[in-house]
Amino acid sequence: MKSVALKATAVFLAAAFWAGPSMAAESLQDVMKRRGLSQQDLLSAAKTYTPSGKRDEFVAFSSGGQSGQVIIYGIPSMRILKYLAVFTPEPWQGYGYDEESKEVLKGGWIDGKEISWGDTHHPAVSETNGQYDGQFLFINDKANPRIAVIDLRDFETKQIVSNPIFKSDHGGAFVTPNTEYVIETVQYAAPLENRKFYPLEEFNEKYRGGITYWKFDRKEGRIDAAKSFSVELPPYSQDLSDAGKGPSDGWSFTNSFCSERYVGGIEQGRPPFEAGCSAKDTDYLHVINWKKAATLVAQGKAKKINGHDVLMMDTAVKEGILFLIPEPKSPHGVDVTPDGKFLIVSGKLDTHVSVYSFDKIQAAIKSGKFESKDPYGIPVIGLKDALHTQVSLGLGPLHTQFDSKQCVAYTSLYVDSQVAKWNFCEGKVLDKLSVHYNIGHLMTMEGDAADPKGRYLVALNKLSIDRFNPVGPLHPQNHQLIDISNDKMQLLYDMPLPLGEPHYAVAIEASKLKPGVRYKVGTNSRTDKPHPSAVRAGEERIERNGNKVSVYGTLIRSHITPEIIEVNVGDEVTINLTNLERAQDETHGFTVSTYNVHASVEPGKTSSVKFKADKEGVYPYYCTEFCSALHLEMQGYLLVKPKGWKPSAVKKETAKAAYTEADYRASLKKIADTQAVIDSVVGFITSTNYKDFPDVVNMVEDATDQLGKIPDSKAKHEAAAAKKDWDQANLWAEQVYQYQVKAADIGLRAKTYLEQNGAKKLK
Ligand code: CUK
Ligand code: CUA
Repeated sequence: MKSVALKATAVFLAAAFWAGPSMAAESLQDVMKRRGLSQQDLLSAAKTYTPSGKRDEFVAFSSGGQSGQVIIYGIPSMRILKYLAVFTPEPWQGYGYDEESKEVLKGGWIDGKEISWGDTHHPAVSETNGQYDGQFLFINDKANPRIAVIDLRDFETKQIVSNPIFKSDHGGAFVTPNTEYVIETVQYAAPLENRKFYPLEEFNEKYRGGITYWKFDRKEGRIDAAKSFSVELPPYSQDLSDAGKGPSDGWSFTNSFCSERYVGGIEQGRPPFEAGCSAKDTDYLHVINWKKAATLVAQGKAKKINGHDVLMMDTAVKEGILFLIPEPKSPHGVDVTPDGKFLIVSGKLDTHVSVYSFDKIQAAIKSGKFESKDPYGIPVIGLKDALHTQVSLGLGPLHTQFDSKQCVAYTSLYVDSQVAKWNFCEGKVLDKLSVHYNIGHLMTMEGDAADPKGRYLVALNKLSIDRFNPVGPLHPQNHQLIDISNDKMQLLYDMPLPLGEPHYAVAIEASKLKPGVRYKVGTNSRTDKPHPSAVRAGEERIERNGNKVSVYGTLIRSHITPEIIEVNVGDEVTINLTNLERAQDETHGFTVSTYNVHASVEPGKTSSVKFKADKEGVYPYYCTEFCSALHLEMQGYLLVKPKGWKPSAVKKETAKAAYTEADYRASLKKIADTQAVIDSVVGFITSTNYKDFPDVVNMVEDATDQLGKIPDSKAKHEAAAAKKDWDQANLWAEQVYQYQVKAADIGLRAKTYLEQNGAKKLK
């Protein structure tokens, strides 16, 4: 305590010295002048600046692009909150370095092979009645067609499923209005059967696109692969999808490009892909009745391909669940309006966005009014018969998001590097704002839900060229925050995003997220079930079964139990660790030197690391999170004994007495002083309505735990002192002090919390 007080005094003195009497604080005008800031800059700053201790209104989940992760940041502060590990190992979270997360990653292996990265594109928040419910997040991997399930109760990836019939994807993840299904569509057509080769000459016959509807079991929080199905589609490079809502619920929409079915071959003197794939004036929007498709699959009308239910095109056509509509020109993306009445498609090579009317589409289907059939016999609805309106927005329109205001949409213009604000009901442009180079997706708050929240828009720009301090040829991405609460859009802030190329992002009202801060003691966080190898305090043990050694240990400030693990070279070692903490943010990390394992063990969690002790020697293990003043002492030794090693070979040297009675008396004094601090803190806490603050109640429990350990150590130091064994007496007295320090640390934190959160004094 004393040293803390001293340090604080020193800091205070140093600050006083530096500030000096002559240096008056700068005024706002001074700062503006010194930093060259305009009034407009100040206004933008005021709209984004989030003072210390204050939180954001919205939380964004951005794809992490080639990093295979998800990036989470706050809006409007644009502060990064977390890189969430999804498809790629991530050491901080122990992801890919502990056994539980390895199982999750293993779910994403393809053909028995590990895939240790992903190309994430589109995150989607789970929905209830078309509104974000904040329970789950899904994201796709374009490179190795996979979908990941993230539980927003603890922000951990719980499941990765790999697509049984695709070789790439793009149109995922998109959810149906009650998250019945998670949609994933093919990007590049290929044979659906696994490990099947057909030459490109057979492209039209043997290569296929498709759409998968992954069944989501909300209760389990997992995708149910057995109840999922796909619909076979032509080899048209299906692109993005969206699920209908409201009046269009039950239907899904998928745009496409390269319906030319061009197969490239510049090597053979043919024009390249980019020319061959954009030759026609139109491609096809796929319109699918997924509810009826699910019924057909349930009736056994699907064919098994690679063990997975696929509704073939001829069945889909015969049953009237699959239709096409022309869409100009090499389109990218399809977005259903919040009311579910219209679908908006942008043509990358056209200045127009096309607004299709779901009512008109249904009328055409009902009356059997089709303009033609595609080469696979799929009925094609005439563009004019489906169109509500077309609006010329600018060059390279891509993606569309919606405002809380009726009929108002925002579309990114890739080539023009602009955002267009427009009215999709009346078909007119309202405003345009230049953004930095080459915007891809854009995101409004809950802007793809049935009830968008308006307020802010983020432009996800591809290039950041001259925007930030240079960091070499590979530039960060640039997410630009834009205020959309007024008629005119206003650019507020540029944020460099340094982890892969985020394609899409979604933002949710922060109040909808209520993640936990601890697990029930002994939880395997990746299965959400009790961990079979969890133990409680006092149950720690090491078991040997042949050459398999299992350690059942615990972590609590500032102690790893056990402290010594002895194994023989060649043993297979599993170390299971349960974090017994209840205090918020008291994570312990765990690693063993040179064995390439790491676990992040949050309060209540049980994690295990496994390795073969294949080299004799001495390997320290330690806690990797600075968890307390004695974090550095949170350590232990793994002793890997060579073959045939015998303990008798070692001469044991007894340590010399190092402590005196005077030391012991000094320790007792220190203990008494510390106890006085604890008593005053406890006095303060119990004089308030602290029980109204669950976080404080947890801290108090935690501190009480620490204090509860004192009598045992106290009895030991007193017994040793009675025998005048001053070494033992001192060491146990020191242990009492350790428990006190940890209790005092938490107690002071609780006191500060109460003071800052307006606790009331009880009489
Ligand atoms: S895509 Cu990248 S800008 Cu994968 Cu949604 Cu359009
Ligand atoms: Cu536990 Cu550091």
